[in-house]
Amino acid sequence: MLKIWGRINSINVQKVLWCCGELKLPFERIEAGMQFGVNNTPEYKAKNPNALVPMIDDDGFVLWESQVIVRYLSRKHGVGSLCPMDLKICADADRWMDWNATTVWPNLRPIFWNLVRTAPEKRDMALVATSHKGLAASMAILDQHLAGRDYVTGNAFTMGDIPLGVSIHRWFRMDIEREDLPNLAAYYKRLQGRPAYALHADLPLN
Ligand SMILES: N[C@@H](CCC(=O)N[C@@H](CS)C(=O)NCC(=O)O)C(=O)O
Repeated sequence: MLKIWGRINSINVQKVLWCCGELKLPFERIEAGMQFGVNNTPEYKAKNPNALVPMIDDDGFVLWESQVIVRYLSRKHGVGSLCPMDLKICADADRWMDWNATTVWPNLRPIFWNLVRTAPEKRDMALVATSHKGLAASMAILDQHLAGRDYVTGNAFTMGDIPLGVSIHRWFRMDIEREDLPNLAAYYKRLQGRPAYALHADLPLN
């Protein structure tokens, strides 16, 4: 059976768990990361020298990097659904996945770490402010893109929604200012209506 290492409150682990939920794939999850340790053991680092979660073992095939895992599982089990058959729609899904990693995440990460995982007296609020500007600009772009679309590539849910779906959960749940972005709010609600998102991604931030 597919094995997944990672704690459930990791945004990157949530991408993989949610993907499995959408694909109705059975898996065994092994607690790893932060208070659970495991990821810093020599055995784990022999498989993933980055000592990070998530990591999977699919019948002896070991893979790390959350978005690559989502693509692999989608190509293996979800061609025509999570992984669109149409080359251009598939590239569109890839585009939004990469945009999340290269544009959204670099601003989301410092806000999350400071506001959620750092004691108030140790927070770098100047960094939070600059990151917030960048993140708000990205959320406005996504809001505009979602006008007239149910999901990022059109009217069907694809792997392209997975990284953004976990990111916007943090955008809506963190204690930050948010301008009114109606298309994004409707998208978040739509994702919350998906049982696999509710189970694996729509969780408390801590
Ligand atoms: N680019 C990697 C990043 C993985 C990553 O940063 N994982 C974090 C959790 S979100 C981690 O393992 N942190 C150390 C820990 O939990 O102990 C991916 O997308 O999988």
